[in-house]
Amino acid sequence: MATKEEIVNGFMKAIVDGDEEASAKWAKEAVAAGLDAYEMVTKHGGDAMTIVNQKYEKKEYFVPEVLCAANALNAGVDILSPHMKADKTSVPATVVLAVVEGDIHDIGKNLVKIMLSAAGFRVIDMGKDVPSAALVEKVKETKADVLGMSALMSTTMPRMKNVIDMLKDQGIRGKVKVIVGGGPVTKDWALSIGADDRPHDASAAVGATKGLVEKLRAERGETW
Ligand code: B1M
Repeated sequence: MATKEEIVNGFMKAIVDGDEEASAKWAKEAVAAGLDAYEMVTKHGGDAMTIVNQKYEKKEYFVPEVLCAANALNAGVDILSPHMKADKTSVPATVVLAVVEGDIHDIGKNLVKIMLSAAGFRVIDMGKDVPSAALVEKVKETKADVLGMSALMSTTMPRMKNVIDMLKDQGIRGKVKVIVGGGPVTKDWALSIGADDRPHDASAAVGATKGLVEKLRAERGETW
């Protein structure tokens, strides 16, 4: 049996090399060895993507190599995600989740979905590159308790404000809590555009969602 160090290094190398088969193999080894599935993806998978990003910035890698690395990380996520555990919520609620319009970076959003679903929330995943109006419509149609938006680019972040402004214009901002996240999204900026919270990762998104749903229920005068 491989050691933890060998598994982590093998998994990271597979991602950096864009090798889906090797990533899946090391993910299976991690499960067999009882390693923490969430840590494998968010810490070690995240560190591997940081190395990929450095190579992209140094022009050693171009978009195709980055895409292969993302696919390799996803191959590992497929194996590891059933083993990710989140504390079950006692406040079931509906969350509409999406990557904003113009942005196709969906790995982080997919992790948020996995963790919220594992915690017992009903997650309606609208995918990536989702037009603002479609998001607002889905919130109305499903009477969502929480709207979660992800953006990985400084150029697409402003869409989050767009959506929040549309919720205000349509008089429904008070009916839904909004969380936002993704690399360039800071807490200060999130609050400045009128979001309720900016969890820094997928696990933090679970705690933030629980807290906000409890707050929403209290505002509505509902008891649990
Ligand atoms: Co691109 N990309 N990319 N990319 N990419 C970045 C984001 C970039 C920072 C790289 C760089 O230049 N150094 C840069 C953006 C710069 C900017 O801000 N303006 C960039 C660029 C420029 C581009 C293109 C324009 C490149 C081009 O075509 N010339 C293009 C744009 C496409 C588009 O969206 N329209 C592009 C394309 C791609 C790929 C398709 C090749 C691929 C995405 C594949 C996919 O997602 N299916 C890709 C990738 C993989 C990256 C990097 C290398 C890695 C992103 C990632 O998956 N990280 C990225 C550099 C970087 O971030 N270091 C980069 C791992 C993931 C687990 O982390 O998504 O941050 P993350 O999610 C975390 C937290 O942020 C948080 O929790 C997650 C788990 O901990 N979180 C939330 C995320 N969403 C949340 C929501 C929440 C709560 C928490 O609540 C709702």
